[in-house]
Amino acid sequence: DGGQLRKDIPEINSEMGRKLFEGDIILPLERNALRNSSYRWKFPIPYILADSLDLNAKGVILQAFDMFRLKSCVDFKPYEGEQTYLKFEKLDGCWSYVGDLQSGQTVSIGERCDYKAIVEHELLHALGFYHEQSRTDRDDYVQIWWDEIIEGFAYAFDKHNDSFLDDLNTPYDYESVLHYGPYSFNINSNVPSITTKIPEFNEIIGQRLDFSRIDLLRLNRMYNCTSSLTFLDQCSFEYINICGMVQSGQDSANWDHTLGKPGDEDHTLVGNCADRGYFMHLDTKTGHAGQSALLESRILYPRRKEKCLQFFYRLNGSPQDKLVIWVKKDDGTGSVRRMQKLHTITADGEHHWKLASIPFSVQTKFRYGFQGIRGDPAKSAGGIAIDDTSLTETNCPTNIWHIRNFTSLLNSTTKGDYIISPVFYSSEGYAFALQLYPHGRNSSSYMNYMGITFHLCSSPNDGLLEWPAGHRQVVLSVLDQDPDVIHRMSLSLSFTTDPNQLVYGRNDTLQWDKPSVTGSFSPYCNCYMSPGVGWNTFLTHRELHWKKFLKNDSLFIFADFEGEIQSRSAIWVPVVPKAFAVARGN
Ligand SMILES: [Ca+2]
Ligand SMILES: [Ca+2]
Ligand SMILES: [Zn+2]
Repeated sequence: DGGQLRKDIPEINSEMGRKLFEGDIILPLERNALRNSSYRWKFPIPYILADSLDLNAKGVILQAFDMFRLKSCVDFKPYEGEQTYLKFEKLDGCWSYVGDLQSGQTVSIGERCDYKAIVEHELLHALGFYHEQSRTDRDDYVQIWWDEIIEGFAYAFDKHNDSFLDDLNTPYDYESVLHYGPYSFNINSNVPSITTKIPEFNEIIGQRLDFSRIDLLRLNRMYNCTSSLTFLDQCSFEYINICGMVQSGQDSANWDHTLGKPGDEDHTLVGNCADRGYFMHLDTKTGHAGQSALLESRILYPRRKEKCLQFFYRLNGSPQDKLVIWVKKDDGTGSVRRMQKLHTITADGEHHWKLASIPFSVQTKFRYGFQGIRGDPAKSAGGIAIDDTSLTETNCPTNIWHIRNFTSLLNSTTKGDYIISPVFYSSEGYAFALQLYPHGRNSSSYMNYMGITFHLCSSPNDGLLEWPAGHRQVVLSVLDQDPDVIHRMSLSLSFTTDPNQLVYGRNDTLQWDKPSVTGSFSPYCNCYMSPGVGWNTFLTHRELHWKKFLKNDSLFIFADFEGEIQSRSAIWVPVVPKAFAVARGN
């Protein structure tokens, strides 16, 4: 039935029979990649994506590059004959050398290694980092159960002398993406080879969501990063300076910097902190219809073309209230005043916090702004609220599945039960939907995991589209709702459609042919839905609560189904540097 499982690096590599230092590292001759700065890379790092790579691996590598660009100053560019470079190949397992060897070197992204967090893990090795559990002081934090390790693999648990390992003055990090999980190279599948001295972290070590806070601290310290490449702005409105945003004086009202109260909480802290939890609010039950208030960002200086504005909003006033998103660009004379309306949000009777994700492009200096418009004060008992805004120069997910009341969904469902998303459309016009299994599918042997499957849906576009819909990448992400976009640890999983794949159990039908051929009629979408392909190990129930995947009891899943993986993302197109292109902090 096409359900794919996720395995971690040690399991993949030990099944491949490969024995590498620490399990997935090839050492340079001199073992002090961390301390010797001649092993440090210069940016951007030239890269080659070898033809041997799976299409999905190529897409995932580009996603990982984008994470480095957002969260550090590490950058990558296509190879153009440089002496040193990273060549990504599909070899036996997931592994890397440590540090820049100055001669061109391989990173292997083998079978089942094609996950964003695994590529991040291997790239951290290439950048000069070893495993967290090999730190000199690891015995203060974890217990290694030597008798539970597969014979011949004990070397993977070696710890290193501090003469060549530098912790960059950071504490031991159970949350590191460079930490092995409890069941690494273990003999008995249910008996761990590593346990943590603080028991709560047994369920966290080996996390493969994204970089931890301390992973980023070390990376940015080692490479003296002072700013991100694709981060521009964010605000959780917790302080009265409102992140340098500006109230327009040329309109008829102002936004209020408002402290949440019970029943009217902000989005950042949702009432969890007594003296904190501010948001911006435009009262729409006072004043006159048509009055508006514009809240603008400071002037921002782009480095790339694409932008993604994300923010949470809540409309609980009159049905006529509107929230309009604007961008104001340089008019060609250096004055930022050319207005462009990006998006209008109208009240829909739902009074809870929602997420907006708005792509746009601009290459001149600009401001973005939120204009609240009072619709009908006589019919309003509330207003317009915004919180946790962010602006990044990245691709923007546009299909958002907002699942509300998630705790009661978990409590009211059992294994095999599922919910179906709305029907989404890809940019090419393919219709698709997701099924989420809060307690996993019946066929899954994994406990405490949510499962998810992707289904093509029939639509009026089908006659115009290419079938089978092969060589396209499905990317599903679960949003960590931490207000700080740099430190979000969102889960991202993807696979690429194989045009030759058959429907499970049917040797005459291609999986990615038209849903009207492969699927069955579903009353949920009033359409044909193809058989599902996805993951039994999507997200654990523990992870749901460890990170801010749930806030206001809402879960947000981003879903994309796109082709042209090579050109879609990542190719670094710097905006021509202007006089204002100075480094900005984050
Ligand atoms: Ca807030
Ligand atoms: Ca104003
Ligand atoms: Zn590793």
